[in-house]
Amino acid sequence: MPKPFLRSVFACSWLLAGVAVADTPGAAIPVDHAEKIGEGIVAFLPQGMQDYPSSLALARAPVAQGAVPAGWSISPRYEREGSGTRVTVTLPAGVDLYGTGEATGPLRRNGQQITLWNTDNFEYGRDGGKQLYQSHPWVLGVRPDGSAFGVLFDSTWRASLSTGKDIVFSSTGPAMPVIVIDRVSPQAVMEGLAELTGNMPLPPRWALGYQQSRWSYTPDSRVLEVADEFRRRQIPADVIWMDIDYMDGFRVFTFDAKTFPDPSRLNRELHERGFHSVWMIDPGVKFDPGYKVYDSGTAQNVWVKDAHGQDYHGEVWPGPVSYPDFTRPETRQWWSGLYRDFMAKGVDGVWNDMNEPSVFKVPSMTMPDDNWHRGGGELAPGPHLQYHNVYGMLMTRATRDGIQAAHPDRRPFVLTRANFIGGQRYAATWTGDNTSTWAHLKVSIPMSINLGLSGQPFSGPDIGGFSGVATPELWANWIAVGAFYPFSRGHTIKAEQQKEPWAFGPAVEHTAKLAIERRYRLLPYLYTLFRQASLSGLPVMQPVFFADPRDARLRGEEQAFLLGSDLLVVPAWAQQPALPDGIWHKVSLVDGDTVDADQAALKVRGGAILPLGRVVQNTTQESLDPLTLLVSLDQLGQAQGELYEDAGDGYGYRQGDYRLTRYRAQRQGDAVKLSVVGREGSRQLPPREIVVQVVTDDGVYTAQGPEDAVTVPLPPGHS
Ligand code: NBV
Repeated sequence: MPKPFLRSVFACSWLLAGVAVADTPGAAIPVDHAEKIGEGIVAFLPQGMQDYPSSLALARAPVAQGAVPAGWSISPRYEREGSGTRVTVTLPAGVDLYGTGEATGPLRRNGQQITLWNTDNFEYGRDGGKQLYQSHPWVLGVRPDGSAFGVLFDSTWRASLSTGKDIVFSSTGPAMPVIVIDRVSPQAVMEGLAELTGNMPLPPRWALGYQQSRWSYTPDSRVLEVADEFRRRQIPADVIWMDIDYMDGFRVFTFDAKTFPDPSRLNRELHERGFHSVWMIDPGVKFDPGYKVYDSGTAQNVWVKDAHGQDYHGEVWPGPVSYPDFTRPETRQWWSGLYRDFMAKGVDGVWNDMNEPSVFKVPSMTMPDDNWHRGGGELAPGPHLQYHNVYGMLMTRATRDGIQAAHPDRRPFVLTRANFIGGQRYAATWTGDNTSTWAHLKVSIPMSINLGLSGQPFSGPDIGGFSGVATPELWANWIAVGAFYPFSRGHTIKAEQQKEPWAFGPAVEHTAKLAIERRYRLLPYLYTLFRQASLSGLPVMQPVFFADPRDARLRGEEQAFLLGSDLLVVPAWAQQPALPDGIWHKVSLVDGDTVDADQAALKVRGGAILPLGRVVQNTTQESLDPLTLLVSLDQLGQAQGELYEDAGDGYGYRQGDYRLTRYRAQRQGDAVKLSVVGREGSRQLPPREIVVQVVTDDGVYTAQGPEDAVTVPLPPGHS
């Protein structure tokens, strides 16, 4: 029986030393007690908090595991600040900071200040881009010796987070629990964060393909034209996105009778072409008596209230709307239920936009702080100030549940704009309304890395930039890198410019085709990484310093990045990137990729084996016959790698219907011998041939044979 988090008998006296108890503003609030809640994880509770309160950030209630480890060094100091709380964490010398969620600015977060208040921030223009669509009250610190710690401020209230000499978290809410993870490496801290906040569930494999969006492809015939264009030009793609214009007057869960008269047929035709479809659903429900969704919501009293207890109305796309109060379990259940008929039309995934929540025509761009959420279940009633930052997260939780209930045998795919720490449990994310500028191409890399370092492995920006005009050169460079974001989707605002891969002329189309083909060759590796992330919480897109957390040179590198631990992506435009020491072999994945000036350089770590597939036009065609294993030997002439395979959708893998194969390559004289050193799972696969490619400084040596025994001869005397 897990022990609940109870007031500890051993109140942590060293933490209380010298702390004055008072309740005047500016006065210190003592730590009530601190307890170990995991390996290298300690939770601190402020005065007056006996038990760990229910938490939206955490996946489950923490379990007390005894005393704070001896020599524990990172701890919070609480004090009152106005009607809120200020928490300070003093930093050891020489620490580099990361995380802090979705933020513009550098990868290294030292000396930054952001506001945690989910904001519809078109072009990242508001407040200098220092408050965006999501909130992650979390900072990762990496010490000079490569050991690391992370601090989670478990509060949903509006807050500011500054990372100067100290970490200072200033919250408008009451004193909150603070959890500190202190472990041997940043990777181990990220695993700790996932132990606390949960994992991204394994997505369907199609969600790893390239995706094409626009605000909006309309009418339905245009959607099919775009799909056909991909196939005609043989540019791989998996998903087409339906933005708001498919709806009838922006009423959610409806379809425009003229432009999208038969969504089931459209989805069927997309499926026939090997495409999946994702459709937008916003939270604002048109205030429109007679409209089914509005009427059923009103009948069930689901709406957020104003300070006087009346239904609150804001204005968004459809005009006046009501907003579901997702803090109420009954509302979430009602919302989930709306997806039954919607998904029955062959919809594959759902895109939740505008869920900060965004409100037009008011300076705050959201609802009033004193709007009222009624809560229920584990959630206490409270003002919008308390629940604003989790509005989007609670919405996607209900969305995900609805999709799952509609299709119990499929893995849901939800994309959300707003979210909160822990939100990886429900949805993938994109980084909102960026611009078609080099600055936003460049900042997209540290943004996605820091989202990964905040627990969200599945993210990416609008490739090519949402607003503004992309030059051919910019779009080419963006797709060349964008093919390697965990979430890889081109999107654009409603304007004249087309931003599909072929819209910029043949040269850019060629670059795009090569870049996307590279992604498709890498799918077996990428899917294996997603599976690892779904188990361990390690990000898919990683900072270069993960290759060697002790190497101070790498700590600020934010142009290049790693996919998993084995593949380094260096954009063509990167200026003097700091790259890790050791063997990193440059590789070609498709003909012509290394001579195309805009392509990123791809380098495989010495000691790694990368599983690759053939170029296919969509992930459902993926065939690993032959499977290619790209071998990059270390100094000892060895390499290892693994490949995860399953049905690509559904939950059979939880009953063992998967295959995890571990490979080892070993130099033996003038040859490299590849062998299977481990197998897991009961999935039956036909015997297959593999192609083994050994990448060396002077070329690639190849041999083919049955999976469990291939020997690649090297030229005699090859070093
Ligand atoms: O639904 C329209 C857009 C969408 O294309 C974009 O990706 C979202 O971030 N949506 C915002 C609303 C309008 C933005 C100006």
